[in-house]
Amino acid sequence: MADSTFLDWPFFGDDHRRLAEELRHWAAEHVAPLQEPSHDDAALDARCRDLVGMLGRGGWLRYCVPGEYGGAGRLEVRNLCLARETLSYVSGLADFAFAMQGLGTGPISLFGSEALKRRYLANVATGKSIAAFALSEPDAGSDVGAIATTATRDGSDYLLYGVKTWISNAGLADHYVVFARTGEAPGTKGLSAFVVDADSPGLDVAERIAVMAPHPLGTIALDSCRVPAGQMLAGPGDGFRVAMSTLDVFRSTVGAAALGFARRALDEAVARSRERQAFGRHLRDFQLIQAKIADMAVAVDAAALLIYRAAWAKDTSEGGRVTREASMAKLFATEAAQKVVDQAVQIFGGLGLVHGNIAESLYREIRALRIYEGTSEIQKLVIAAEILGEKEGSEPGS
Ligand code: COS
Repeated sequence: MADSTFLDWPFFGDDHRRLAEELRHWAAEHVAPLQEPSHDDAALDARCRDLVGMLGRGGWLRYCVPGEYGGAGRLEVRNLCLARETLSYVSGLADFAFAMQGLGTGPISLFGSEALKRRYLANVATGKSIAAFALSEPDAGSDVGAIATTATRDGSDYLLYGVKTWISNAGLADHYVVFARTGEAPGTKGLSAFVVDADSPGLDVAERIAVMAPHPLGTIALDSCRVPAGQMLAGPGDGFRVAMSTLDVFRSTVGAAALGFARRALDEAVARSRERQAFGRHLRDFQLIQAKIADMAVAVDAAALLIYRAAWAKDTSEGGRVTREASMAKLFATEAAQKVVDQAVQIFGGLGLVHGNIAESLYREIRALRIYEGTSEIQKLVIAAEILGEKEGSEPGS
C-alpha cells in the first residue's frame, strides 16, 4: 500500500485527508479489478465512458468543477492533485478520465459566462458529458503563438476553420474548448477561446492516434464550424491568457499523476526486492538495490513536496498566478517519475519487459507526461523567465 504519511504535511486539512483515503478505498474496489484496455478504439472508448460514468456516480468528478455548478466546493488544486495521484496509482486510464473532465472544463470554470457555466459544468461533474481541451495543432504544440486555426466573426456567430491534434477524448467528448486566431494582434495576443459542442456542423474527428499507453486521442477538423459568439470564454484576444491560466492549475496535477505512477513503481519494486532471491539472498539485501530504493524514495518525496507546495500556493493565492511553482512541480515530478519507473523495471529484470507486467505498464504510462501540457523543455523556459523576470533591475547581492 502506498505511503500516505505525506497527508500529515501542513499543506492539507481534514477534508483533503478524507478525500484521499476515501478515493483510495473506492479505486481499490472499483478500478483495480479492471483489465487494462487494448488499442482497439471501440473498446478503449467504451472503457473510458465506463470510467467517466463510474467516477461520476462515485461523486469524484465533483472535484473538477466549482460548488455553485455541481462541484464539491471550491475548485481546489490540492483536491485535483490528490485525486490524480490516487487514481494513477491504480490506473493510468482512470486518471486520464478524471483529469480530462477537469482540463476540459477548467477554462469554463475560470472564464466562462454564467450561462456557459450553468450549461456545461454540472453535466461534467456527474459524468453525463465528457470534456476536451483543444489547444495543439500540427504546427503549434509548444509554440501556442503559432496557432493557425481561425475564428472569423459572421453576424452573431464565429466561423472556425482549422485542425487541432493530440486532442484527448477526440471522438468521445461532448464539447471541446477550442483556441483559435481571432486576429486582434499577431502571435499570442490574437487568440480567443470557444466552447464548441461536439455535434456542431463542421466539426469532425479526422483521425484517431494510437499511442504507447492506450488513451483516446485524435485530431479534429473544423471546417466552417459555426459557433455562437456567446460561446467565447473571456473576451476576443484573451485566448492565450485563458490557456495559460488553465495550465497554471493543471500542470501541477500532471506532476501528481506522475507521482502516483512513481509511488506504485516504488511499492512494486520494494515488494519484488523482498520476494526475489539471487545468489542465495533476497534482492533487498544487496546494497546496489538498497541504493536504488533510497534514490526512488527521495525522488518520490521531493516530487510530492513540489507538487503540494504548488497546489497549496494556488489554493491560497486568491486567484494569483503560480506559474513558477506549477512548472517546477510538473518538470521535477515527471522527470523523477520516469527515473523511478525505469529503476523499477531494472529491479524486475526481464519480467519488467513483459507486456502486462506492472513495471512495463508504468514504463509506457509515464512517458507522455514529460511531453503533454508543456514539455520539460518548455517548463525550464517558463521557470527561467519567471526567475529572471523577478530579478530584473536588481543588482547581485542587493
Ligand atoms: N497566466 C496568465 N497569464 C499569463 C501566463 C499565465 N500562466 N503566462 C503568460 N501569461 C501572459 C503574460 O502575462 C503576457 O501578457 P502581457 O504581454 O500582457 O504581459 C502574455 O501572456 C504572454 O506571455 P509570455 O510573453 O510569457 O508568452 P510567451 O509567448 O513567451 O510564452 C511559452 C511562451 C512557451 C511559455 C508558452 O507558449 C507555453 O507555455 N507553451 C507551451 C504550451 C503547452 O503547454 N502546450 C501543450 C499543449 S496543451 S495539452
